[in-house]
Amino acid sequence: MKLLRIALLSLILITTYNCKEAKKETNETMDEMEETVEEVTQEVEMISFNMEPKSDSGVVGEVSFVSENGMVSMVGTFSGLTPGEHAIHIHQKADCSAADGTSTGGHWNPTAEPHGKWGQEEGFHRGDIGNFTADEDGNAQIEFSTDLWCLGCEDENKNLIGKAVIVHQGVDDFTTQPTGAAGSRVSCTGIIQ
Ligand SMILES: [Cu+2]
Repeated sequence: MKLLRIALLSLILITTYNCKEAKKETNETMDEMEETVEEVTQEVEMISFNMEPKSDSGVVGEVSFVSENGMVSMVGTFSGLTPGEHAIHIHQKADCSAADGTSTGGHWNPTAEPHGKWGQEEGFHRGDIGNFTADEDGNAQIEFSTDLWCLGCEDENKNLIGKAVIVHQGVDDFTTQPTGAAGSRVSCTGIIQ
């Protein structure tokens, strides 16, 4: 799959380049080419970010989002964590400027539902990714995918762009409102296109 993604991304670049070259020619050709570019970019889009440590934690990492066929897949890799479980959420604002990460606001909850476990009947925040486990060395990987997110689409109940990823020191209890009592914010990135 990775190879295919790379191939498609290359195609986008090549097509865009060709469009620039052809700009001096007819507008008709240009329109046709723009349509082609749009079709390809809708199929696969990938953005990735470095996580920055917050609350004097030293927790770093990388998180990437791939949008493909109506699904968004997230892959996160972290190090510098304390061993054991940690919460990870999407928060409201792509602003990691505060030393404790609170500049990102609360959980991203565009549908105004209670905080909880992803997919539960009583409702859940669209940023309620949940918990993951760091090994004895403080390293962790998490994969998550859903059709309730998009990258830059019109639907603000789905659009991740402009939001933030937050990793917490503590565990999400899926019960405490509206935070899950997950403790301090130890790593942060804005999701910016
Ligand atoms: Cu959070």
